[in-house]
Amino acid sequence: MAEQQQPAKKQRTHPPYELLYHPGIPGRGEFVRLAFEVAGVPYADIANEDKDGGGYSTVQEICMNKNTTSDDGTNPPIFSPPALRVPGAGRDGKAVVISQTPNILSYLGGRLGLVPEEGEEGRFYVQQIALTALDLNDEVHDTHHPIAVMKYYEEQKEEALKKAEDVRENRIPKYLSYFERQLQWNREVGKGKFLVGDKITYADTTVWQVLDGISFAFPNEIEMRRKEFKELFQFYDDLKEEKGIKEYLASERRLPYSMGIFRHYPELDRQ
Ligand SMILES: N[C@@H](CCC(=O)N[C@@H](CS)C(=O)NCC(=O)O)C(=O)O
Repeated sequence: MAEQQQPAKKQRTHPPYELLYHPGIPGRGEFVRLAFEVAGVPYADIANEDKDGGGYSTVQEICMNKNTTSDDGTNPPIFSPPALRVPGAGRDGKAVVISQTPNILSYLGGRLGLVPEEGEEGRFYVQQIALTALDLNDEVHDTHHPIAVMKYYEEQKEEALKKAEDVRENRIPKYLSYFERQLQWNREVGKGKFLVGDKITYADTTVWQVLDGISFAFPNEIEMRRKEFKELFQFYDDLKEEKGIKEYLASERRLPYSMGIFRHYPELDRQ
């Protein structure tokens, strides 16, 4: 990857965070990238930045290894990417390696200033919204792989058509309605333009990424839903202009969608 300019550093010093994820796709790594980018905190995207130097082998070794431990033996095994490695943050100066997207976001939330500062419940509100957005992420993935993750889309196309129809007609509007109600609630109670409180949190970036992904996967469907969920899509459009996000979206670090979670098969979209 040519361009590896990281966001400007904030005052607080941060450890050299490392994102361990598959190369070349946004995938679930994107939820973690967005958190760093909006916070303006540097991170290394190991598989994409160190392509020739074996970055992806590092990811495979740590995240897809059949051995019982990951990294230098102090961390438990990892089931699958994404994972976050934080050199020096563990016991005896060793690295901490943790996985599961919402778990990583929760670890980073306080450290990157992406959760409300006051009141424990605010952190749980942020996490419940992120978890819900990630549920939608999974349901959308299943529209092209409803039967078997290891089989090709073409081998499950008939079921995919039925699954996509249900997700588009029933599930997407249910989720969008929830996100929009959350925005309305926060405008009243939290007095903010974001999903929780008056500052951007990882709930905002996570919901944004799923909205962006479904807009890519189902452009016809989302064009229609925009009219129904005006406030939510205003939030989506506005967030693209937020400091950190705007620069990131224009950079080469933002990877294009391809054969990952969000895929565009025209036949699965509204006809
Ligand atoms: N719930 C996990 C799901 C992780 C996951 O499905 N990772 C994908 C890449 S996005 C993977 O490589 N999975 C391998 C597998 O499930 O066998 C998370 O949110 O991190």
